[in-house]
Amino acid sequence: MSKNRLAEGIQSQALALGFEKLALIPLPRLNGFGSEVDRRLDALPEGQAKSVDKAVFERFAAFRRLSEVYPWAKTAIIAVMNYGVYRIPSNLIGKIGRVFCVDCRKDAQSQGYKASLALEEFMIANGLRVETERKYGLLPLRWAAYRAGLGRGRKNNFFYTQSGSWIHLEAWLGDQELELTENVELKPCPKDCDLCLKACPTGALAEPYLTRPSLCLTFLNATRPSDWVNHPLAKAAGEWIYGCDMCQGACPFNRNKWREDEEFPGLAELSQNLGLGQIVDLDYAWIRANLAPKFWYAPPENAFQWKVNALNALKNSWPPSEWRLYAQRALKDESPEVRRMAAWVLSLAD
Ligand code: B12
Ligand code: SF4
Ligand code: SF4
Repeated sequence: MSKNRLAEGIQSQALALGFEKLALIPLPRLNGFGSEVDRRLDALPEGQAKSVDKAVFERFAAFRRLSEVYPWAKTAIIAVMNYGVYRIPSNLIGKIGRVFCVDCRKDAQSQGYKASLALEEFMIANGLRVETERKYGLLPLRWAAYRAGLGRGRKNNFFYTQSGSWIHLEAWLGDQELELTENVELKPCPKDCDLCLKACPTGALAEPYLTRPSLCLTFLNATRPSDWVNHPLAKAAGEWIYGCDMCQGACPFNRNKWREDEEFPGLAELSQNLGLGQIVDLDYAWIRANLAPKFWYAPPENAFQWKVNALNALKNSWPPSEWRLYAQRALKDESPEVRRMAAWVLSLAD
């Protein structure tokens, strides 16, 4: 098969499997990511927060030297899946980031995961050696999607297509030099618009096109357990307990882009146990069995993270009369972190 026909075949297979878009771009065209990151880091004031930002970016240092880490790889294959099609139960909205409610990266029941496996099989069957990493990606996905012309990066640092920013990106490296890119005509952000920067409750959008991980709620409430006791951002975390959608929700380019046409497997059932108060009372075995596999940034050993975040959210959003009993019960929780948090929120209510 000619290279052009192979590239077109992969693209049409992706569309048939439900991906919104797919592009293929020679790997050297992704050079330049490292200097984009350095430029962003250089602009940040020195301090503890900057060292956290640096550490997060360094975790993905391999993104800067793809040709060295994968000497056999010639092409990046980038696919876009629009996840803005699922019904999100109302009690999760504003508390759990939408992307995590419908996360297909590890969920074998999800249509996105099945499509990803099927596309990979198709590429292998057509003679391409490919490699991917489904959890965090093995290359800088937004940068690759931008370089391949699949859409536009906006000031909130999100990548947008015609479907807005409610899109999941994934990529493979391939061992043949293939190219099929696009030229997307999406209007840029209006010059004077800063709605997303203003909407970010923690100041994580330090400047347009830069998210500071150290200040981003997703980093603080999902990727690790935070000790909220006297934390300077405890109040700003509001009702969010896992992720945050404020900078996407504020953007006019996302208006009317979420369709709610489909049910995501298991989400409606799970949501019945995820009221903020209910979370504080949850059984740890249930959290480990039901929440850890789906919301996998919080592994079973961090099950207490759910209760600590829920107590913080209750303190921020409900009158004490409505959460006091939950916090009092939590004083006897088996986890010391939860007991400490409960004592703190109760001390604020008195
Ligand atoms: C580490 C990481 C995080 C960290 C750090 C975020 C950060 N500042 O990078 C934390 C935990 C904070 C995080 C949070 C979230 N993340 Co995250 N994260 C990643 C990860 C694994 C690496 C990102 C990275 O390399 N960052 C380094 C910075 C410097 O690069 P970058 O963010 O990609 O930014 C580049 C683009 O903006 C690009 N660019 C795009 N267009 C243009 C245009 C021009 C002109 C230029 C110059 C540059 C440019 O330039 C930047 C630098 O090269 C990627 C997956 C991956 N493999 O890429 C997902 C990813 C970026 N995350 C994603 C998501 C959904 C989230 C959350 C929304 C989850 C949530 N709802 O709670 C939040 C949102 C935060 C935000 N406002 O961005 C999606 C974004 C999808 C999209 N539509 O953009 C990704 C792509 C995962 C995926 N598979 O789809 N994330
Ligand atoms: S996800 Fe939330 S905390 Fe993170 S940058 Fe966006 S608005 Fe700010
Ligand atoms: S809110 Fe305004 S500045 Fe922010 S990404 Fe959307 S259009 Fe751009």
